[in-house]
Amino acid sequence: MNTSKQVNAMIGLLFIAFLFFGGYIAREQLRAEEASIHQNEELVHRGAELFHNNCVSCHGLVGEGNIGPALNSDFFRTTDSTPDGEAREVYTYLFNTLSCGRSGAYMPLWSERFGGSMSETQIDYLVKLIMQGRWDLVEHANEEHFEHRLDSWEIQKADAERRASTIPDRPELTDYLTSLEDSANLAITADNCGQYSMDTRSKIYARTPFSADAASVEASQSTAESAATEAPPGVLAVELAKDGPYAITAPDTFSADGEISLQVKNNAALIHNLRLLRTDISADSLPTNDQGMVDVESAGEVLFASDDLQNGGEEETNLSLDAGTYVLFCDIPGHYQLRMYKAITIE
Ligand code: HEC
Ligand SMILES: [Cu+2]
Repeated sequence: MNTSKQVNAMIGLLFIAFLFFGGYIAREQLRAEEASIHQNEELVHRGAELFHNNCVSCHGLVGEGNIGPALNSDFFRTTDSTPDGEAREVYTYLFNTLSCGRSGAYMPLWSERFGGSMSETQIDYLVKLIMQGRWDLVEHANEEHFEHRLDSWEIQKADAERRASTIPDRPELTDYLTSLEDSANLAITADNCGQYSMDTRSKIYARTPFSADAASVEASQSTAESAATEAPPGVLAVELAKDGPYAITAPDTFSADGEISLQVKNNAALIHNLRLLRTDISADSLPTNDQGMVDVESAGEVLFASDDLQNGGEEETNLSLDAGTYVLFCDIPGHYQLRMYKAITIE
């Protein structure tokens, strides 16, 4: 063997070794990635089970909202391309909300650290679920639980038939929702652990997580504007939760020649209502009581109070209003603090 052949052989061997190691490293990376995907799936699965057992009654089976606001919102979603800092902010916001509950609202506190029923690890699973939007897993958990309930109902039914006593109601797949009338299950959370900040909330809701969705938000805002300008004279249209979960959309000033037809609509699964208050106090500093509601006695005079409106619920009324300043607000506990108010001037 001459030297150049030896060199060639060496280079060939090195090349093979290189290929081998390169392939090995790539495969290891793939394996690690698969393992972490698998592990994440497992944790989110636990989150879904927890969500099914503790949260669907108020937030809906796919996070669509009920007594509590929708959680399947894009504002809480992050992807691989979300900047780290932003993802951490969303995480902290959700983690603190779950840990501490919301004072002045029906959202319970959950962290064992503050007297709740969940460990921080469990809260972490729930936050992962919400941020990844894996509502399919919650739905799946419900189907499984439903089958179990159906099985035990079959047994009870057979038993009741044998003893000729009344047969219990067959369970329904949708048995999980709580209503505001279920007051036994509902308690306003008193002062929480104080980790909730209004500024963080506004920041989270100012996120534009997916550009395609941002475009559709803009589109819906511009249709809202054109709808407002198209309203026939004398009709004051008030939209609840249209431009944000706690937004009241109405014109800043409204010219009324005598009678006004006030129309209010709730656009969200979360229940809202509308109060029209005659007051000289500015909209953001109305006095509140310990229930997290506006203290209407000392705030001014309520000229209109709607029913509690369900999703899509509408109400209409005729009013004659003097020129002056008014405040529109929602009187569901805690919603005023979430800035569910709007000043309006009647000319
Ligand atoms: C008894 C009803 C109820 C239950 C049960 C409940 N929530 Fe809530 N939740 C609410 C209400 C009401 C709010 C809105 C509070 C407010 O006004 O800010 C809320 C708010 C939230 C928010 C903040 C949403 C936002 O827009 O900022 C998150 C996140 C949340 N809940 C998650 C959960 C999770 C997870 C569970 C289960 C572990 C749960 N909730 C159980 C009623 C409930
Ligand atoms: Cu409200």
